[in-house]
Amino acid sequence: MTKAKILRTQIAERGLLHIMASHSPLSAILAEEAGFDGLWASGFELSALYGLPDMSLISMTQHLDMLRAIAGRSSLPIVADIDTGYGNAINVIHTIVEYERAGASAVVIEDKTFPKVTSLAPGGRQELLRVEEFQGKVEAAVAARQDSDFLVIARTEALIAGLGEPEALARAQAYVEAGADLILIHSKKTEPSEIESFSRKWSGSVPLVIVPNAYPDLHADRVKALGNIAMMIYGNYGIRAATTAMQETFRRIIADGGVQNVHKDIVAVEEVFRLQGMKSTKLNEQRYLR
Ligand code: SPV
Ligand code: MG
Repeated sequence: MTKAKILRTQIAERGLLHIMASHSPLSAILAEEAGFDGLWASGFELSALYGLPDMSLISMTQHLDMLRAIAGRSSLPIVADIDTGYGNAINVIHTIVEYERAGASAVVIEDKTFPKVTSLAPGGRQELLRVEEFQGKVEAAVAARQDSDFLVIARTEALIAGLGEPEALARAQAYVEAGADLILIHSKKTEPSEIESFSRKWSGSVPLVIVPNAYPDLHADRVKALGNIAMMIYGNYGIRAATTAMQETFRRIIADGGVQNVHKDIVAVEEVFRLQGMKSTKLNEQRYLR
């Protein structure tokens, strides 16, 4: 069974999947050990890892290289954030082939213009494509996949762009008609009312995906009660957690004049050895190095 098939089956059977953002193989290993159902190859996280804003500055090649590395070290299905698909419908065809080959089980493609501006930035320039043009991109994505279980998730930024709920619902419906397997509805409101309202009004034939970055108080039980949300993507929690840990540790080392205090509060190097797979490498050394 392919990972895409597993993901599809889990969506059908389990109701709500928890997908953790991942910007590196190490973060993917940690997410898998913690018990997440899948990984989000986040554009925001990878941009931040490079110290860049999430504004179409990271190339497809950079994102694919990281996705391949993640796929090599995790057994979880990967939902790839392909932003706007790197161009028009023709670019999307190439993008889908490359992401499927690199090990993704699903893509999320959003209806913004290229280059995009990250969704949660205050006052960000949020321009959306014409509905027909984005439908063409979704149709191209669906036609380009090799594995029919590979999921094409269409993301509307209508709420982010301030176009209102009727526009968001109409766009979501149009994208389902173009063949989208799921709809990602994003909101930058600091409480979940906009998302809950959208979910209640959604009568489309496919389930929804949400990214509760701006409205963190939405508990999974409340999401399940809505009944039509299949995935919660924790879209920037990996890089924020890593940033908190590094900021705190680095500042303490400078303040303390050394590592004599912090070393007790961070994992021992043996834990990193474990995550790196040193044990099996040691066994291979004994076996093969003569
Ligand atoms: C990402 O993680 O790259 C996302 C989610 O697309 S957000 O940054 O909230 O738009
Ligand atoms: Mg993104």
